[in-house]
Amino acid sequence: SDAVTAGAHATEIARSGASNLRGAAGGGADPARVSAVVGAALEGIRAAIRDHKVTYEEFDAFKQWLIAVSDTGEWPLFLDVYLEFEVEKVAAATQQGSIGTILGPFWLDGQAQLDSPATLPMRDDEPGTPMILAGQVIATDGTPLAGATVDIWHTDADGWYSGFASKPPAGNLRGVVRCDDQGRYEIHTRKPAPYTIPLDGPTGQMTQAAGWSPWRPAHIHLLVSAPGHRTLTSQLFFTGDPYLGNDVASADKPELTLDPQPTGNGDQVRSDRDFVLEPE
Ligand code: MBD
Ligand code: FE
Repeated sequence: SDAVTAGAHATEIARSGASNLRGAAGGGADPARVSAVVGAALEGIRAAIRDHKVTYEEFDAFKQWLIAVSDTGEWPLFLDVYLEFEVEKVAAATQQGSIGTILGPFWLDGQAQLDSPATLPMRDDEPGTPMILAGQVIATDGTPLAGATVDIWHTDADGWYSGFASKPPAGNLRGVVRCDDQGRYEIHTRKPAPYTIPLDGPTGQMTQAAGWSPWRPAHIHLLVSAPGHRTLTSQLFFTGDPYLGNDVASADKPELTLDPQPTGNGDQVRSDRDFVLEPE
């Protein structure tokens, strides 16, 4: 199934550490911290069992569900949908500059390197509204950041990510765009579509069993980097999206909403967005 294929790939990437941009905790952690954090997490689950009088049937179903998350490779999906936004809030508390949000499970290394103005790799008949995203990368003191890059990835107009679904070809609608000597970038792409997490895997099945929406509003993922500056992990959303404020991954923020306007060139639209990076 698509859930198993996407999950296996996301697990492989997470295991390799390629998507771990912030460094792993690893061994040698302070026992007091392990005890505090792991203890609090376990106590949260114990409290749920006590408060809701969880039965053996439910405990067994929980075990089977956890095993299914492993079997389908959905740990990255589950963790990024249901927990990453809290980790991001902790990290954001010490970050200056533009507001960001979560990375999610679908970033890929080694995508097309493009110079601005750039058109993302796409099919000849790529569906969706042509869209330009443009702006400037500056430092918190206002200095334009020559050498900045904008790593961008998003779904196609049908809601599929290349590399994780069978339909889009490898590298589709992904790229690392090098800004000009004033930190300016201009990216030509297609407007993405709202996204539903896979419904045939355990994360989606749990979501639907609880009666929660499995949808994410349409979004564009970005990693904005410049030498000597803290990388900004962000996403951009769209005004009027029916899933804004009801994101299954709790990652949408009002500050991250675009309102693309017609350029007059066919049905093309454009949004401008600057990014402010904090010196390291
Ligand atoms: C996504 O596309 C995504 O961005 C996140 C964070 C989780 C699941 C799917
Ligand atoms: Fe996404």
